[in-house]
Amino acid sequence: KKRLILVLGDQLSMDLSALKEGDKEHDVVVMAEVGDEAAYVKHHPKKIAFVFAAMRKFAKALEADGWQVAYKRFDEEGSDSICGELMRRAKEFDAHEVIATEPGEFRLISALENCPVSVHMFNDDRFLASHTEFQDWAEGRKSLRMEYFYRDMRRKTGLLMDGDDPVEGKWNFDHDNRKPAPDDVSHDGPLTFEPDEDVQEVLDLVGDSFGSHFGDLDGFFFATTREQALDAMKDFMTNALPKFGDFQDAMLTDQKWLYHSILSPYINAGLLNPLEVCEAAAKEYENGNAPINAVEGFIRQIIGWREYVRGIYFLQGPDYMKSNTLEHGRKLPAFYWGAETKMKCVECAVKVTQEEAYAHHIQRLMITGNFALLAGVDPAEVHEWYLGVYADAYEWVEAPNTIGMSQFADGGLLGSKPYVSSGSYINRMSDHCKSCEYKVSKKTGEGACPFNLLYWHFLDRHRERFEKNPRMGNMYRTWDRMDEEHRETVLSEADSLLRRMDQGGVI
Ligand code: FAD
Ligand code: DLZ
Repeated sequence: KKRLILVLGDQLSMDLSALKEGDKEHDVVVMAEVGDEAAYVKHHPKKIAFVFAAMRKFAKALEADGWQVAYKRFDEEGSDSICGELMRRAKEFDAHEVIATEPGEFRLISALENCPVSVHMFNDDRFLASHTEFQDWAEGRKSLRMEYFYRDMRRKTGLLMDGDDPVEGKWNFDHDNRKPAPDDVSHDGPLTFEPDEDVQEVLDLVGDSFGSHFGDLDGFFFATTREQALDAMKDFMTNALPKFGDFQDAMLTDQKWLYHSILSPYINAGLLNPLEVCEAAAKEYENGNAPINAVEGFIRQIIGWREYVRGIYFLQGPDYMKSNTLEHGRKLPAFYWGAETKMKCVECAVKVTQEEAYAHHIQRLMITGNFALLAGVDPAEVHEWYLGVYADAYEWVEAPNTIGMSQFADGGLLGSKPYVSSGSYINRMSDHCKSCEYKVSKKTGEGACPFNLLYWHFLDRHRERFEKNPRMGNMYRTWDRMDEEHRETVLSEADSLLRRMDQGGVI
């Protein structure tokens, strides 16, 4: 009897568990470009183009490998949902069972569980830690510190290990990875790929169908096959990894990429396996081509943070996305969608997002995330924005980073204190303040940096929650030492800034 094998747009791996369970002789692989996935949030056009183009090329690779593939293009007749497509194909091929790899989003898991055709879901074994392993690790712990989980993943993979000990005697070299922005950058950014005819066809389709979504389509350069993604990975290892650590937290107005890998879209879509990426990085260290702080830092992001946030997502369940511990309810300001702002750092982070469906971690965390948190934006709105605008965004990885790490909406599951900063952090780590209309050195009055005003506003309005936090006591002591008149001026200027912003004024 024929079975259907579902392959989703972020499951483009030949060794996917559903494919391993399948049988080339009899089973039919189902892939579908559907409205429900492409538009349930307003995905950036470049993200949709990347997913569709990579799906089409993966379908071809499957056929070349001997699989029968039933593929629905977005503009072909069919259903608008994954379940609808499965039902249609089940009828067409007289199939009674679907084999799937568990999707990375509760919404879709539930759609498959409730689909009239029977769907058998297998674990997604492209991750190092299964749900059970993470649950076992988390059970009974008072706090779920990523660092301890990460050490277990180092032991499990043997990456950067010297027997039972970490190489060079330390698990974490983050201390060396906080250098401010360099004067010049010796790396041109990721390897780029000129759209071929097939990619151009997708770009035309996406331009016609999703042109109203936030984000530019021109300048599309993403890898859309595993071979290209492997080339991009090798290029990163040789040209950027050695300096990845040093400038990991830096930001520069005229440098979109610095020494970041831009590999997350490929890893998350399945074109690259996370372990192979880490093994390639470890080899650069072993060969003496990249220093330990770079390689350890890079590997920690993948086997540490990436695995850990997935664990948190599945541990917390679907209600996690509704978390709003700080009871923030402001609407997301229009400048997140490209409207004018005088804040250079925010303008830069949004601009690269609009142009490339990308921004690096510190821009996401300490610029757009920091501003939303300080201003008290509804975390659900922030979550929807991040899920839509980045080419690497899928809920399992985006939500814990946004709801948890960035917005503290889960009450601090991921970090012991909120990631907030005033303008001085941004000034230290970037060159933005030099060309900003605001003055980072000004705390109040005409031209005062909004991050300065809102930082104290945030601490003041959440005093009850945070003043006893041992990592935040210093901040409250600094605030309390300021004279009362100054504190009142800060708070009232912050209030009027927020009011102007809410009324659509340019800030
Ligand atoms: P690099 O800086 O080169 O890092 C190497 C790799 O490490 C990345 O490719 C990625 O696979 C992994 N990584 C690094 N940090 C994280 C992290 N915190 N969580 C998970 N993986 C990590 N990452 C996503 O993949 N998808 C998202 O939707 C996403 N949303 C985010 C939202 C917010 C608010 C924040 C603060 C971070 C988010 N991140 C997300 C994490 C991180 O910003 C991106 O993984 C990174 O910027 C991707 O760019 P890169 O490939 O150049 O990363
Ligand atoms: C992100 C995305 C988009 C834009 N479109 C599709 C699609 O048309 N078909 C599909 O199978 N997958 C798509 N995806 C990826 C899914 O949204 C993703 O599998 C789920 O969000 C679970 O991570």
